[in-house]
Amino acid sequence: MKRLSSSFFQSLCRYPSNQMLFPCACLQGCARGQLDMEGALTARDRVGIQDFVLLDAHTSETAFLDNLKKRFSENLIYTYIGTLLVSVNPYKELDIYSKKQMDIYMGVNFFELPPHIFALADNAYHTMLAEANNHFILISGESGAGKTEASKKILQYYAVSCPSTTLLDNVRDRMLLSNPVLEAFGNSKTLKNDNSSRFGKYMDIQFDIQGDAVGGHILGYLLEKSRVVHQNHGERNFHIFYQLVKGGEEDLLHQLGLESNCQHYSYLVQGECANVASINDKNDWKTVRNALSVIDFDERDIQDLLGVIASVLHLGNVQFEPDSKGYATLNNSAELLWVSTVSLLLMCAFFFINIQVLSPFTVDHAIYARDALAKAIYGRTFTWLVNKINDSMENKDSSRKTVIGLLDIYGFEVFYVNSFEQFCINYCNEKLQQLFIQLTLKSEQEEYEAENIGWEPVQFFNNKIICDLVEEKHRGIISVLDEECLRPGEATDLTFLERLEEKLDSHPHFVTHKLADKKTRKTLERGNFRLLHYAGEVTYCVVGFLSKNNDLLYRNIKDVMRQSKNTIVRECFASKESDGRRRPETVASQFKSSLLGLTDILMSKEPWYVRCLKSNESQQPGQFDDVLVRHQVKYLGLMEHLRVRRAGFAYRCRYDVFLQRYKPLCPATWPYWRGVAAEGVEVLVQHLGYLPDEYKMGRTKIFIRHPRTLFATEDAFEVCKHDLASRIQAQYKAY
Ligand code: AD9
Ligand code: MG
Repeated sequence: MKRLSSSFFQSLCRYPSNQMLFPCACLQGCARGQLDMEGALTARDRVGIQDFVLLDAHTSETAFLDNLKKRFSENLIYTYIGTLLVSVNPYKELDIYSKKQMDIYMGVNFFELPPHIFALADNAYHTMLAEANNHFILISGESGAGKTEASKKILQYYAVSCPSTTLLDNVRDRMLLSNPVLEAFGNSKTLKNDNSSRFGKYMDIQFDIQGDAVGGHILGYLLEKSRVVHQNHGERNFHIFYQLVKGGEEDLLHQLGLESNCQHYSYLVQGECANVASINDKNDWKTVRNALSVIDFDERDIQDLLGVIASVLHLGNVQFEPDSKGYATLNNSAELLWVSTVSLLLMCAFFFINIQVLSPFTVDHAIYARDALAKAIYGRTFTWLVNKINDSMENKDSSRKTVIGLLDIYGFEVFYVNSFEQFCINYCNEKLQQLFIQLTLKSEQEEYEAENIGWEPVQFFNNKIICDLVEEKHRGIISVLDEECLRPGEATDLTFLERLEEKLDSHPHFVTHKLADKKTRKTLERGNFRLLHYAGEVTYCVVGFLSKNNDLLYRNIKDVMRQSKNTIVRECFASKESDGRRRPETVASQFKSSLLGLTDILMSKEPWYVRCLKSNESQQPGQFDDVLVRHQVKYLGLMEHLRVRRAGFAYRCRYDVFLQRYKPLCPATWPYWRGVAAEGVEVLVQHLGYLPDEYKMGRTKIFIRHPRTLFATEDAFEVCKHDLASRIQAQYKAY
């Protein structure tokens, strides 16, 4: 099979923002690819088509789905739309990720082999090297669609396939092993996914000039820490708690004062599903324990870290009872003693004892303070963990590096009851969808306009209106929420809802019981608001919005934590944030700023996309739910993306660059073209016999509709190249 490995050619063959758009090495080559890799040509009917761009010109949504389904039933879970990779979660192990498979994809051009996550990873990597610039891979899809798995496969590919030295092996091991550790602390079983990411993760993989993976850096986004103290039915707390309790060695548990029974801990039993068939907590514990040692955690760190986990569990068992005046009294000081012994939060124990004497709390108040403390300790420890992992992956060498960023963030989710956490997660998904639209559909069509290329615009739903609804200053939901948070004592979750109703009464994507028409009102309870997201409707219950957004900790608790003997706890509470002079930023505002920061990071890099689809709701192997998949195809804008790709031009290139490369193919342009580059290109393509429909001349670039045209040109160039050397030699002699 033909190899198109010239880096120049690779960089030439791409758009926009450096994406290759060839559906195949040539149209014939594509058929060959299909033949070679997937059996006889007639197998096309059986296995579908590997690039949607090659489906019939007027592909319907049904034909699109048929193709996906056909491939899915043959375990072909990947399909391209140009360079965008669509992945359908098979919910079963496929033998397509072995080292052998990696070798097959290494250094091979995009469309020469069947679609694969390795092909995308490899092409991003080689393009980065050829162009010496930064790239990112945006992996999106709803909860359970396969984003985290995809990001792990990509990381594995880089770790295994890049050049290696012993020194670098250390860095690579750490990068790989950061995954099980972060998943243990940041993932959990939800109703949507047994291993659901409850934090957002952006990881830069740094490469040196030779292409060695030499370092990494992770940015973590908003951990759903409310899960530490509360889980809905059918859901669990973060995996690490179950791993430690079930898998921890006897001595260790004894030292931490823990029972090896999850039922003993109130923070672990609310969801009533401590055991999950697809999860082996005991084995996972071993993996995590081993990983911690490899990632530079010394025994003291590990002891402190597990001390934090254990003390959170003990804290959860601290109970209060009302005394004769209705104030909280401790009813189980043994647990507090463990909190103090295990994580050396002696002062914490005193604090809880003191509150009874100094400023009596109601039982509800005391429980709130306890849970706030548990969430704060866990949340801050998670941040500490990310920092610690970053230290271990840091490359201190100051030589030039380029990066590939991997974005794996919590997917869009809708539960029976949705709260502040879903609001943040779904807002984040709106932002990513907006970024995708800006980088693909919008910019693509804007370029045609800017270049004066005749173009039938493709209509698509732009979700900017929903992003604005959430984040706009003064009027957006976050602003209104923050304003309410500034009125302690007066504002409640319900006044927040009333404010929203005042400000957003005619917004097409915002509905409440009061604002709804008669029919919708029946489906909406008072105390809820509904957002019409790009991915569907979600009804949010306002209860808890204010307190979760404020995320306040009693100041005294922070002071106490700073004196803890547990190094992690001390470090986590070390900042002077509680000096009371400046109000800390609210959770939603912080999240909004961090997402803006993320958008800036991504916008400065060249994009690659993986769109993950969930095949069924029940996480069953091999099941393809047509309705569910169709819905995702719709809201992810895959049809629009295909239409833009197909109706557009597969390739574009600045006139001067195009002319410089191909001028040897035409006597009139070789060795020099002394006129305007655009005219030279016109002469050149006329000479090559381009048909009028095959290309368009823009203001600054030539646009070529089909890849086959360029491949034919490139083939001619390959032939000519051999001849070129002798021609140049001859010319040199003549001078
Ligand atoms: V969430 O937004 O974090 O809740 P993800 O990350 O999109 O979600 P995840 O990658 O965790 O989903 O995939 C869910 C489950 O699907 C995994 O635990 C696997 O059991 C299964 N999965 C996903 N991708 C693959 C795959 N390529 N091959 C086999 C897969 N199984
Ligand atoms: Mg995930």
